[in-house]
Amino acid sequence: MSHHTSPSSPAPPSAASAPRWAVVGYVEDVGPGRGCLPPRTWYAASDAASLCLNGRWRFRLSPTADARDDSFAEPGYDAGDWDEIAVPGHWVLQGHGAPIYTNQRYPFPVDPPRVPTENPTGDHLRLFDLPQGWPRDGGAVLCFDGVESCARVWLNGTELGDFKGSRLPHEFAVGQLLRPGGNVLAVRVHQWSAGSYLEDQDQWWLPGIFRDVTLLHRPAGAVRDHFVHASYDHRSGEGTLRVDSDVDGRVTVPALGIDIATGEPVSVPVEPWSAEIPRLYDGVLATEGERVPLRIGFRTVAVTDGLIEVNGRPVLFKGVNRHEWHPGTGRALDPETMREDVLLMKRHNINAVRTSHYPPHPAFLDLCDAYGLWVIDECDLETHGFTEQSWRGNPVDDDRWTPALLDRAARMVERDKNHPSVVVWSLGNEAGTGRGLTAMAEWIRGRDGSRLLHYEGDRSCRDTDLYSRMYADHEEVERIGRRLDGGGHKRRELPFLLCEYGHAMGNGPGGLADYQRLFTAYERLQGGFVWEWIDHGITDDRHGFAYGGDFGEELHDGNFVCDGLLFPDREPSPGLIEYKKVIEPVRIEGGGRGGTVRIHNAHDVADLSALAFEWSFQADGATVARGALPVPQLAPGESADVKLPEPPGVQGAETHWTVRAVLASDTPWARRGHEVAWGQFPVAQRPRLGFAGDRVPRVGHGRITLGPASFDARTGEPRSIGPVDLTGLRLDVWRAPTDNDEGASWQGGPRHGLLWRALGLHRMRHRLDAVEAGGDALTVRTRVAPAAREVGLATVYRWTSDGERLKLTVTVTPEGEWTVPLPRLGVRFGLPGSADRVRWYGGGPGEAYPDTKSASRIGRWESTVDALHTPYVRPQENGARADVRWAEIGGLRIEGEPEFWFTARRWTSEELDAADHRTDLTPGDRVWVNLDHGQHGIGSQSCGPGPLPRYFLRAEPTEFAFVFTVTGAR
Ligand code: IPT
Repeated sequence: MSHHTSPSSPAPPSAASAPRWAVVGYVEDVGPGRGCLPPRTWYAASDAASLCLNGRWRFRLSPTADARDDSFAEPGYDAGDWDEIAVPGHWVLQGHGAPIYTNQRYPFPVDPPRVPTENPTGDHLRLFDLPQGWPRDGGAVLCFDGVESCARVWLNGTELGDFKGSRLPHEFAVGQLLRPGGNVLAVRVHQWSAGSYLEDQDQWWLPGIFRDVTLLHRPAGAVRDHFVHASYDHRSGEGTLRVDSDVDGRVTVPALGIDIATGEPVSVPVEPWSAEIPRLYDGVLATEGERVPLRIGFRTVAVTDGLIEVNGRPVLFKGVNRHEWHPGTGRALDPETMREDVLLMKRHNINAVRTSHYPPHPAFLDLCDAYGLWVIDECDLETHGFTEQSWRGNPVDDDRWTPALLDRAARMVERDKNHPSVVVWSLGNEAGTGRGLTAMAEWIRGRDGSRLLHYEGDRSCRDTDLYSRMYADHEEVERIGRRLDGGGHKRRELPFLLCEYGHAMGNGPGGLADYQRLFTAYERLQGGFVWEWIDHGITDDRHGFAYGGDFGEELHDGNFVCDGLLFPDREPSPGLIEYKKVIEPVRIEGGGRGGTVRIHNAHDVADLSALAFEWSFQADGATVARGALPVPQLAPGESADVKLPEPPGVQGAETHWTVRAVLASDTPWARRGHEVAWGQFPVAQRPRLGFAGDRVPRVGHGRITLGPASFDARTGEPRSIGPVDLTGLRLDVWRAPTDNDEGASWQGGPRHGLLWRALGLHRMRHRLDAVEAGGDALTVRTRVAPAAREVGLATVYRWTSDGERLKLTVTVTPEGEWTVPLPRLGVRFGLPGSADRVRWYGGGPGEAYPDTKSASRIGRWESTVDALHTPYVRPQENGARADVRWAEIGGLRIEGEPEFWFTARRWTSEELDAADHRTDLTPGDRVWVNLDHGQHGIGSQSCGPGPLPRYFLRAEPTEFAFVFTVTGAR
């Protein structure tokens, strides 16, 4: 029998033909949900009983929202054949379905508020007993800290309600439903809902109960909600405290001798809270039913004369955008991971976090209070995918959605209002403009006038206290700094910050130091937040770390999800090391006349008492003397010229002063001796390499010998230097394009990675024009050029020797019209794979490129070949060491004139270029060495400006030289 109905015989009306969505109407309802308690403040623990419901839950996945009835919620339901799942967690990371990564595109048709029929739905079941001694009086609430994206909840067979707002807390009153014996908690979670339209952040779509589930006792007479108002008057040095609560009680702060009633203000002398000196006072709010711990930080945030001030001082944000990420558990973060983030930030001089693009786990903000970080707390709101249709139908400009937007604003503000670290509320990210945003702003201002408002998406700044932009280039930022950027009357008066800049995708970001110079030079520029903190790679055997597309998604945005300063496993990438140096809170500048060093205290608040200063003196990179450097207790913003000791008498060597600022004693975030800042400056210059190449090349048996080297007589290619075999030495201009070389489709300006490939720089051919063994040199003339093009590089290799040593002088003369810069310019050759240890004198210890080399310090360094490689999640050019005077590898010592960029790896640039994941790279039988005279800058064009012109490697007539010596060592 057929179930088909022909158009001519319409099916009779029946229940089965009612619109499907009516069955699960709450999923597509634009409202925030039903049955939840009003939002309130979050706090770690009071003396009220609580029961953590995290752990193993029973789990069953269905393909659609309405595939099953709700009988599973009934007590006595047998879920014996269900799977188990960890809560908190995402089911797609636990073997059920798969994650999807899209940047701004919705992974479903845009037809708000409708969602696809295919709507993975996870039923979660948890049986629990109340612990011994669970109080019989009062009530209880069931608290969900985060569920993506829509949940419906039952306790003991009674439906409590449903909610949306994935990264926001939702509570239900459950006291009357609890049973002393077994309780059944049932939660149905839908991956897609109307709420998904408001949660189009650039990240993985990861459904599940991904934050804690807790049962909290609410004793009779307990606080429902409280609001700590703790301000600081920098003129009087007094803090004013008032704690509002819906239940009368007393507030005590023993260290301040405070004992007041709720609602009553008191002013006393206090130490203020700041990110640099996060002074917290422990207190208690005691009501008849509960004693709630308070951690009070006194501080006042304001825009005064166009500047963001905290406690009367302007602040400079040295920030990062932090998504919550763990490579195994996604956005389900354990407390240790949160702490690690904070420790890593503090250790790298970061002083601010934007919680992109949703309120984080609430415990993260406790850590920010305690360790000291300024926080922009951002609401869980992004409707970015509407750009694909010119913002038509954008929910933030459609009154039907306003209740949901207001609900989100309230849930963030109420939850987080008692954190001193939160100084700015952000309405959301990339949601266009509209009345809904204004409604949110008005509500927030009415509820909490003590913080500033941020939203980047509206250039008129109608709802905000700050002018904020993302990825503006240096030139524009400078114009804004000079107040020449125009804009409406309101915007012109506002302070400026870059809520996103320095796109840390792959190798880079370049240009951070140039931004920092602007931030320092113009008071209106109050800093920025690098995009972003951590790569969202997912641990997986096949790929190492997986990114978009690795799960067979039909739409995805590839490795754009890996754009952090940390690799997914929280190993710092070179970008973080660079950022740490660029934003150091003490500037140490040398070259001062009369043997002085200039110390500038760049803190906003702290003097230098937490730091100890040390000088050291290097001869050819080796430290020959060191000592303590007494530095006066400079106030923030002050500088002093400090006398250095007499330099040790060293002859015939290149010499440097290095001055370091380290922690004078242990802090909660790092040990005594931890380096905070450093400066280095040259004293005596590097002597020129003396070299008199007087040996005459000898030709015979198909070979040419010159000093320690042997060449192929036909090609002029070196085969060996002493006992060391060489392969394929020749000019090299190609690098495996970085994400920043490739650029993003929407970026203006040339995308060099694409232009290089179009020109054919990855397939340069080497034409041999002459091999001339005569006089005191072997000269090899070539022309290096890509097929189909007129451009080329006339390249001459001139080899000379003094008997012991071998010198290569390379002359490059561009021919034709070069309209693009070169990726790199130097020579490359292969060494036997036994080469392993590397020593060098030059920039280190880490990777550096022309616009990412602030953290590269001149010294003597050692590594293995493997450790030189930076394991970007998508492999690309990496690992160069800057300003190298000499390097030793595989039995050779290579000196450069001038200094060079040194790179060595166990695969070729072509293999690196072809690799998509870490696991695609396998060591070959050679170590490939690049000695580069030049490297093109890195920039930030994967989502921002390319390198500044001063970091371009232009094709122009060039000469550079290397001297090779056999060391014998391997
Ligand atoms: C900007 C987004 O705000 C952020 O979430 C992220 O996607 C970032 O870019 C790039 O990684 S939006 C950008 C299109 C300007």
